Amino acid sequence: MRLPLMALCLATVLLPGLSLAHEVRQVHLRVAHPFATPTPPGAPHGAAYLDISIDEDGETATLVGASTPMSQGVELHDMRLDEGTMRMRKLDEIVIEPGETVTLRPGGGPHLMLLGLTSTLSEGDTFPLMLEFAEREAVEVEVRVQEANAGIEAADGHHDH
Ligand SMILES: [Cu+2]
Repeated sequence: MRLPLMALCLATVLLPGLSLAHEVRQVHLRVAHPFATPTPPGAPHGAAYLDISIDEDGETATLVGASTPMSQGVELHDMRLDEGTMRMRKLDEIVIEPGETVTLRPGGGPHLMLLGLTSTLSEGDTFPLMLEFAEREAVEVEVRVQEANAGIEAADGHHDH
């Protein structure tokens, strides 16, 4: 009689977590084309890019942070032209409204800054990146290291293959 009871307790403890993890993939959120640009050996920082979409019938998502084993920290950044100079500033969050796609790309605008790289980002490498949202469970994506131009083209061509 003791064993089945224990199994039952375990099940009730584990199930809520399992169902939550399941929901993440069912919520109307899509992360596409995650990539990072290669860094020279010894470079302190790197950057990662991706698309985040929310379906029309989904709910607003707020990206509040990210993490990866490749760097000590990840910050949400924005890069803008300010009186002729490109300047980066830290963002507290990136909001994605229903029906909207937020596109992070090299060359300007929002991006994910990998601060304190633990290893060089070499072309062809892949690494995990955890995206943290205010309203939902974190989403893990696999980031591919590609040249900035190859990244955009590969990202765009991804659907055709
Ligand atoms: Cu930055």
